[in-house]
Amino acid sequence: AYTPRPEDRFSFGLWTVGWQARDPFGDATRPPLDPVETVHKLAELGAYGVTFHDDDLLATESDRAKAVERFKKALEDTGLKVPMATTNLFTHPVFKDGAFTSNDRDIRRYAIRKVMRNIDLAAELGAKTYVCWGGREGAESDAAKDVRDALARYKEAFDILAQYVLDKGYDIRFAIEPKPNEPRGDILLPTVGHALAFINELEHPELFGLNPEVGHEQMSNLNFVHAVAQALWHGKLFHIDLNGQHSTKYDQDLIFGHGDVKSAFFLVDLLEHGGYDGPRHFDYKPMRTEDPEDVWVSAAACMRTYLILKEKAKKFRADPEVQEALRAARADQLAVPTLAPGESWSDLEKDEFDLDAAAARGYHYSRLNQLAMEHLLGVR
Ligand code: 3MF
Ligand code: MG
Ligand code: MG
Ligand code: MG
Repeated sequence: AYTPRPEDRFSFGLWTVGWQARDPFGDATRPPLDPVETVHKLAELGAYGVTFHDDDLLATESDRAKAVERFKKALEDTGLKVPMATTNLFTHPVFKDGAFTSNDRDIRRYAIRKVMRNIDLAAELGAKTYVCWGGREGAESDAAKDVRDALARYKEAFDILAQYVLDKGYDIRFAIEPKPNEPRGDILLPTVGHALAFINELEHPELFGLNPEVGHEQMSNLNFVHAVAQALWHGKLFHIDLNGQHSTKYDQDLIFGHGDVKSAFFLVDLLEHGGYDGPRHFDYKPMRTEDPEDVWVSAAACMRTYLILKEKAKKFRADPEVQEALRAARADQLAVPTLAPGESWSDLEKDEFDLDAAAARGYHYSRLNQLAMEHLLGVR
């Protein structure tokens, strides 16, 4: 029942299972992984898609043309799709002060060229979403950059890229991935809310949405389920990065569900019942302790956990006691407009309202929340 199938639309970044586990304090603990092997392994495990940064394709073959050919053949052999692609604008030292918002104009121009080149490949491979995570767009000192100028350059880069996609006739939309910090001390567009506001300033806002990541919002001590719900409400949930995080420490990138499991439960409930039909994309890191075999155990765990939570969310919604508790909490009333059809503000003045009685009414959320806990804990 928890066996992933392509219809489940699970996808993984090449950089996730391929992470060699270098960290600020230690060397790699695993050898590089051939993207061709990754494609075959993911297909065997039941995934639907694979995603990549331009540079990920070069993990074991430095000739780009050869690397692309080998990757394409693996996709053909397995039927795995490429729903999304992205650019590495953070590893090379040239990006140490950012890419689109580097103070150095030559570097900004190079960064946009690097993205354009990989968008061509993304379009060729059929990707519909192009993710932009600006991990180096930021600063450690408030004296380093005028944030208003940096945002103007950020907008300029996205306007150029939107025009590029339109001129080339590509069927591609961009998804901005917010993150508050790491690797920069402070990163621009730190949260879903900041990115949503920024999109409104672009020349082609319709081509831009979000790729929120579980751990990134949780690093800001924000509620990820609320962030995703708001992105959905704006019609801007273009893609999603699923993983696990324990609160506000460094970006942990744990297996999906292996951080805040209760938030993961409500997230799956929202994705499954909230109208999101894009890929369920995992952006996690196999722990540094793991060997090359363990890597595939961890990838399988991401998908299995999602499917377990999906079943639990379904049972939660179908449970008559839950439905009763939701009614008792008046949750259904929230979907009813505050004014009736044809009413205006003046009708509010006519209401008869018993202030004390309304203030005294409880919402009975303890019971509802406990029911959710019991579904999650597997006793119902
Ligand atoms: C870093 C990330 C990134 C992005 C990736 C896709 C390396 O915290 O989450 O992973 O997801 O660059 O654009
Ligand atoms: Mg992360
Ligand atoms: Mg991340
Ligand atoms: Mg991510």
